[in-house]
Amino acid sequence: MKLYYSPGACSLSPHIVLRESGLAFEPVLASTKTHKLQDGTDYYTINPKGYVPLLELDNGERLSEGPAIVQYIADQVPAKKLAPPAGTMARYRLQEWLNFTTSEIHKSYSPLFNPATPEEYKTVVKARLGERYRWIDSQLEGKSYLMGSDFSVADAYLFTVTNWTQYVGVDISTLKNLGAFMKRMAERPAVQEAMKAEGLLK
Ligand SMILES: N[C@@H](CCC(=O)N[C@@H](CS)C(=O)NCC(=O)O)C(=O)O
Repeated sequence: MKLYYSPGACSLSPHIVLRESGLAFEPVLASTKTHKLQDGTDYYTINPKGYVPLLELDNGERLSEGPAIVQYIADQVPAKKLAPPAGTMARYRLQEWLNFTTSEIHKSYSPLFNPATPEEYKTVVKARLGERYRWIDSQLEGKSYLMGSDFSVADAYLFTVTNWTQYVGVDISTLKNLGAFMKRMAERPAVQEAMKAEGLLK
């Protein structure tokens, strides 16, 4: 398989999950700034949506959308328990977290990274993100991970997007459960490997 990624972008989530899975894959750098691969290939010819992540399967089929990609990877290695079995209530809970993260957290960051966004709107978005993170913090009370005591693919996604707080000035320093979660995640070997491979850690 090939994972098209850009350093530190939301593609870090499936990158972490691939390393957790132990599956063989090739990371392919697709810059979100230039939309070109390192050999000059126009990334739009690979993913017409232009964004990462994109997973290319061994049969050449391409899968986009982070929440779908991480569930696909988890389902290739059921013994690793990266996601609950399909059709169970626990799986819907996982999808509830993935959807919340993608629509309420991930996409709130886009205007904060956009230099054209008026400062007033950034303030509104940061306040909303703060509310969302306070709710997540309450949900993490007494839990190591979003789904309870065990890591799941939803944790890789939440970790990836919450790592952006430092770049856009969203203050989560008072949220103790979330802080402990971020630290716990940062200590996982697969997270460190993925971050090193993307040049985010020495
Ligand atoms: N709906 C997509 C969104 C992916 C996305 O926003 N990717 C960003 C990086 S975090 C990107 O590649 N932006 C560059 C672009 O849209 O051209 C998903 O959840 O996978």
